[in-house]
Amino acid sequence: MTDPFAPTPRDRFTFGLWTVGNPGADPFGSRVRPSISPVEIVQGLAKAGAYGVNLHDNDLVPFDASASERDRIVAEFQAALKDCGMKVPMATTNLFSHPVFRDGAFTASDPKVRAFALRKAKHAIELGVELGASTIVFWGGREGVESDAARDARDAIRWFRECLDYLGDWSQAQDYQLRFALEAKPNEPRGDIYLPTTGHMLHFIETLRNKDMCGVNPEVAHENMPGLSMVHAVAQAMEADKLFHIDLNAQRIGRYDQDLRFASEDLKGAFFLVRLLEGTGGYPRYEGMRHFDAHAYRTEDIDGVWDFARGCMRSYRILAEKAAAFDQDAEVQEILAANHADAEDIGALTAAYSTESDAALEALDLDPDALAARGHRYERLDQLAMEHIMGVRQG
Ligand code: GCO
Ligand code: MN
Ligand code: MN
Repeated sequence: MTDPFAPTPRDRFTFGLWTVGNPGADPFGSRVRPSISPVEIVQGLAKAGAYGVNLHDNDLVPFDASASERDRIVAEFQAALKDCGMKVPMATTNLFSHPVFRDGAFTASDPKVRAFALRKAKHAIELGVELGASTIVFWGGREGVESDAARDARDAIRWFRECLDYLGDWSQAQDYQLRFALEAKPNEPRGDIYLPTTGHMLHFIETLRNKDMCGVNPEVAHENMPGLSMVHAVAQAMEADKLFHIDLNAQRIGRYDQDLRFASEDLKGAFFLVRLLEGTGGYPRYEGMRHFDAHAYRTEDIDGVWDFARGCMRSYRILAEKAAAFDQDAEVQEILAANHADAEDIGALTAAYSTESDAALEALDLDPDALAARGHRYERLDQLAMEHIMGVRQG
């Protein structure tokens, strides 16, 4: 029997080298799995039906590799990509592992550390371009503080901006056709990270010199850690044409960054997120990569890692099918239509001010008590969503 949910490259699923390659170390214990080499990861992901693989510079090329080692590693990796028909749509820079970044990278107080970070980011972008990447992610894991005695947050934000402006100008001078995707996270590994949510990032982008080439890379876990809505963060980014990339995983509110298998927690949140990305409820579909930034439980061996990777993709596809069924459901459509009905075209009236619309607004016969008396049937609507998710509602 063929599996209707088997992923194919057409689904544009990608994983980071660091995700399936995660050896299961945590702050309380060492690694539990052997490393899977980048070449093996490419082969394994291709077999599982992924479209591509993304990487930090140091996932592929060790921090202290010589120039000739670098070139050998990159050539071997490129050969594996070619053999497997796999792409590298996104690349990023590890600006957090080396102790040099203990006080930040672009926002470190020491200007020499900022210079080192900027130069490392340039080299990581060059690597990404060599591998064919068109999106560069910036995740400022160390860009924060434990104590605000360390520096004025306004300086940090300015230095962050200066580095991104520099990199944008430099990459345009090289004629690279790149888009930068900024990823927010509220905390971990720093006590407080600057620009902690996608909303903060969206505003920050408007202050950048190369703002057209900059967008966001929202992550489920990072919005859910402080209890925010990933669906709303992504919708705001889409509405601003700024959803350049996405990090899919799962997370329980208030915990450390769990990076769990996609949709394995908050199934309803995952359902509405997939519905948004697939566009079944309205607006165009998100055409970018569906990137999984997650890793297998520490309990798993290598077989479990591939179970994890297949699970992420399967759950996405299953939810995409359920989202389409929900939006085609006649009862769903009826409840939505009743709530959105606008027989007198009042939406046009409130959309923009003019002397005429204002006069018409004032003349409207609006009875707040009659309007307030109405129930919206969202209990039924949500139960329909739940029944689609739970698999008991067909069509
Ligand atoms: C995390 C982040 C990272 C970034 C990655 C790419 O919380 O560890 O989500 O996984 O996404 O470094 O920039
Ligand atoms: Mn991430
Ligand atoms: Mn994360």
